[in-house]
Amino acid sequence: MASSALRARGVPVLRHPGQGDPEPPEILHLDLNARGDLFRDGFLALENVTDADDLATIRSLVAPWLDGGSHLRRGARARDLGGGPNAPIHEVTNLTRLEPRLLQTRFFRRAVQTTRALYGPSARLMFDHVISKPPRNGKATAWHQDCAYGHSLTFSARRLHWWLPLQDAAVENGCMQFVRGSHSGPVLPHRRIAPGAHSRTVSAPFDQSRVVACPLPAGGATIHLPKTLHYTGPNETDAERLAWIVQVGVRSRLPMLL
Ligand SMILES: O=C(O)CCC(=O)C(=O)O
Repeated sequence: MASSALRARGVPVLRHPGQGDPEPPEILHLDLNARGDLFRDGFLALENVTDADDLATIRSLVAPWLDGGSHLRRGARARDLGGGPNAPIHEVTNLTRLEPRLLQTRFFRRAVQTTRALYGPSARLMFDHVISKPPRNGKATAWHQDCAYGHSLTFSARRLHWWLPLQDAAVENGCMQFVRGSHSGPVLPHRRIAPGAHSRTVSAPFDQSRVVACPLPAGGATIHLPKTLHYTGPNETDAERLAWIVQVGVRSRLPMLL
């Protein structure tokens, strides 16, 4: 979907010049409008963050680790986020520790440098994970705020969460959806989606009229803030939906105020 069509749907979007650029810069220039959108809405859609070659490289580096994970090590973990055997959402955490070549990809370098341009030179990788939704997986990633997952997240307010789909992302295969402005409210109560499950879901009501879906062509990404309420729907297509998520920020000793 073109930027103009996204804007018409109310998605704040920034289009990077992309492959036509003779020397694409490491930093995506988030101009004042884009920064305004990000901090007003709590998220931003970016087009042309990276190119097809880089996506293919990322896919080839990620794919070998998505087979169940008995060989994972160095803090990388495989788990299911779906909460039940018949509704899989496969996740592998901290993949960059196993596959450091991911740190050299164009997307990763841009995510880090762009976050540094916004939050200062000490911004660094905090966490990364890969999430696979198999064809017709039948399960959404529940509405949640990332902050609800851990104390450490509330101690790094200067943090951007980059969500890179490794193919086109649409509502039908589970693109990101956000609640506009939810980052400026409190961290809402959450509960586990099922007894013993890792995944959490918000348990307080929220304003459904503020939900914005962000379909993106491959090469685009979204960024959101740690308190922004978000969700991805079930994958209703015949192809896998794969995303690599990279959280970059500055650790602080003060709890999040905003
Ligand atoms: O990719 C997904 O399905 C969900 C991603 C997400 O919610 C997150 O990274 O916080």
